[in-house]
Amino acid sequence: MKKDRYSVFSLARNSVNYHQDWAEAWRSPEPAGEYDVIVVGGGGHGLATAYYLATEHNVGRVALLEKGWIGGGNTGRNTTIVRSNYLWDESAHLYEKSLKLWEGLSQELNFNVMFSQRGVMNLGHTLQDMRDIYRRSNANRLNGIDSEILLPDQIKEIVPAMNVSGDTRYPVLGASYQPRGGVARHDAVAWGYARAADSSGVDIIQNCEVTGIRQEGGSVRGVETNRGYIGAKKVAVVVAGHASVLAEMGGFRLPVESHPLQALVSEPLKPVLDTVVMSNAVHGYVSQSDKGELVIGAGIDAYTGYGQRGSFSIIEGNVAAIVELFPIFSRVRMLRQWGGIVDVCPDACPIISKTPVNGLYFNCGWGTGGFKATPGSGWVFAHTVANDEPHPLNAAFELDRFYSGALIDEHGAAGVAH
Ligand code: FAD
Ligand code: PYC
Repeated sequence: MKKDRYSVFSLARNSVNYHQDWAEAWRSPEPAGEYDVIVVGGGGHGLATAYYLATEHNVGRVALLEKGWIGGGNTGRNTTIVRSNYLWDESAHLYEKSLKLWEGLSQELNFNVMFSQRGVMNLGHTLQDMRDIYRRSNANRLNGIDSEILLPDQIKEIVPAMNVSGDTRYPVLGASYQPRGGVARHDAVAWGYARAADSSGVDIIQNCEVTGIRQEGGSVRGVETNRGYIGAKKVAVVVAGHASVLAEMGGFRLPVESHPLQALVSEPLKPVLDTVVMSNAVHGYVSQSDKGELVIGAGIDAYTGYGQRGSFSIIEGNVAAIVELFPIFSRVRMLRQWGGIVDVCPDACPIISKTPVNGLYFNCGWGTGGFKATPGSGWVFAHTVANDEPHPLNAAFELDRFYSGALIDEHGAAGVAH
């Protein structure tokens, strides 16, 4: 019966009966009174954490609580760029683990996440940009990560629509290029992990907002929610832009600031761009979706806040930068704009960590760049929660680095300014 839920026959049947009897892809159970592990936050990271807890660790009953609908946060709002070209060994290894998981993810989840390795290009516009590009590209290659340096005529071959003439305010001097980078379908990532986690026994509970974290003697006991109290031996919090709100419930503070980050898409065009182009210096990046829309973004809005909007000045500068790089897009109309809230750490690196409360774990601070990390983040966080200690891949990303001073500065690799 379960197998038939996703079979060709069920697709054919549902195409003629207007989906009336289409089985839900995951259950919607009422919360039980107690779980072994509660994951808070139903974005890609939380869903991946729940999936790997259920499939790779023997932790007992797992529930995932989401205040809205799964994937409705940054997972469904991001521009889906995936790459692993970070400067320092710690981050390069973590993001590369994630990229390797992306490469097998559709097979692993038996769900097409439309991972498209169309290459990611990071442009340099000044001599200093180019020095940084050479440094990072060399560091990547030393870590076994694919990276090439492109000069303007090589860029032009891959992206004929780009103006590399040198006759611009920010001339294109070169680029780093990661051929294995690319994009994926964000909703599919949430749905794929949700479906697979549900099949592995995870209770996915939507419309369930955590409003308090109950503790006793320094250890977590459970969570208060808008649907009542739910007990738990361990609580794993993965709420992106709301991490400091949940930390306050836990009784401690996090070194994160929450900022809006905007994106916009154009009307659909015929295929014109089959790679991802990013420029940190001019504050613009662009790719073309499978539907033909240009997917465009910039750096964060400088102020802090929880409004998922952002200000017009960012869009204005962003569009100006894109049109300077691609004069061919000057008459393209924009269809829609939105914002998400990203929580940014001082070193532009995530926190994947135990906390001062026993049994309470946080995964946050991914800033503008956590989508690419979704599988790897879930994988190492599940390990951390299950074993009560970090995996070697996330040991450097514990909270204690803000006391020891062992920061990992990845502002240069962040791709968008923040
Ligand atoms: P989310 O998907 O935001 O999930 C967190 C969930 O927690 C939400 O669904 C929220 O409703 C839930 N939640 C919050 N509070 C509670 C509560 N009290 N109780 C229960 N649930 C709660 N990264 C890249 O790598 N590449 C990109 O191209 C890229 N582009 C971006 C573009 C934009 C415009 C934005 C906003 C972000 C972008 N990012 C990108 C960053 C990326 O989107 C995030 O780092 C990543 O999606 C975070 O995933 P998550 O699962 O932690 O967060
Ligand atoms: O981290 O690659 C990235 C990114 C691109 C756009 C937003 N974040």
